[in-house]
Amino acid sequence: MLVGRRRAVGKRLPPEDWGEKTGAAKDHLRERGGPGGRVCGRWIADSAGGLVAGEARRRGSWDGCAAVGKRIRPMDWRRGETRRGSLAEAGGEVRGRRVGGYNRSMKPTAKIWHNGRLINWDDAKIHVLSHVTSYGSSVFEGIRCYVTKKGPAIFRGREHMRRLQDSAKIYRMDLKYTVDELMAAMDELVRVNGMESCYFRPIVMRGYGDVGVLPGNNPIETYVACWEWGKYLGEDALARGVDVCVSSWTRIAPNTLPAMAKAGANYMNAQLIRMEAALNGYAEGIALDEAGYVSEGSGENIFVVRDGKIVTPPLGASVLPGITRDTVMELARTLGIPIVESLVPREMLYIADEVFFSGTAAEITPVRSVDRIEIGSGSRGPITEKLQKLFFDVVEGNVPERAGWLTPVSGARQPVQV
Ligand code: PPE
Repeated sequence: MLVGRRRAVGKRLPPEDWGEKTGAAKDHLRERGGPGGRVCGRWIADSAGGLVAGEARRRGSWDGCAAVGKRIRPMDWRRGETRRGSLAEAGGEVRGRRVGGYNRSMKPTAKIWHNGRLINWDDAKIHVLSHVTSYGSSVFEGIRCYVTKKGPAIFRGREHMRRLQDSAKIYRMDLKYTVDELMAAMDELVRVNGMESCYFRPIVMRGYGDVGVLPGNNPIETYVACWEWGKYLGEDALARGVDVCVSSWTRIAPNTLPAMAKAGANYMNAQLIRMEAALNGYAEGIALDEAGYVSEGSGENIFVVRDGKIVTPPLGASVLPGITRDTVMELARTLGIPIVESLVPREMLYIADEVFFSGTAAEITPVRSVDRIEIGSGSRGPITEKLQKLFFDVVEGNVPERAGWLTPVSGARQPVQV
């Protein structure tokens, strides 16, 4: 901790004032920076990872500087490890030990689907010189299967597989499988792997053959894997919301990489956003588009609520056409909540009553602060809660009118009837 503290405040604060008993330091900081004071501002920016998430919030955004005088504890994702600014410590491995609220533990299943047949998990390997490894030539999907009263059911699988076909088409990749065949692959995987709920990862890639950017003799390989995946942005994210930042990285611009394709290469940009956010102690980063308007999170679409109306950035703001985004728009209409697609200036985030993310992995996750500015009451807002509740009712099969969004898995393990 000391390393971080000294780095953050050292220029203005003699180290001897900055011991474990921080009273002196606290006064010192208070003197120098009221709300908006540079010391505080700098501290918060530099040491966000060291602040207890709620600390700055409870004290009001900039007044969060009062919190720095307290003994600053590392956030949960670091599980008490000291901070040296390494990515591994921000959410991966600390000296070989797994840490992090971000769900990283993937439990292998028995089988993975490859080009129409099932192979063992451990055999799903590719050659290091496959086209995809050098050039990022893959398109993929993320799809969830939920537990419902009628057994496991895949949520909007057809729409996801259609987007996979769209992504492949944009990149001139000849995906040989129809939506029905890909749906059958998921069905089969749930059964053979004995899953109740799971996350599917279909991947279409250019494989091993020629070397060179221009794909030549490189076969198109199609895989579908599945595993159990818990909460994307941490366990209490869905109820309490997450603290996020606006990224210094811009989202891929039109005419660079097409945002409507869910391509592996796009996630190099997403990684920069996500890594920067994690290192600074945020659960996620929001990227602005090339023009400076809000685009989306590294792995989620974003929604802003103000005065009872919902706004989400349009596809022209370099966003992925999220299936959950579409679900949210449909559900909002069902609930009679006005919703529009419109450009969102960055500052709209700060003055919103509510902000939330949507995505297959993130589901509907409230955002409670952006750049340490508290959003609304600083917890899940009422519209977010309503949509979340309806969303979970829908995916769990409790809303008959939306049953069409769920494809029950044939012959899967049925829940015990009581
Ligand atoms: N934007 C991006 C950039 C994105 O990656 C996703 C999904 C979305 C929006 C939401 O799309 P949809 O899932 O169709 O509602 N991100 C997937 C992968 C995340 C990952 O870390 O891997 C996901 O949520 O499955």
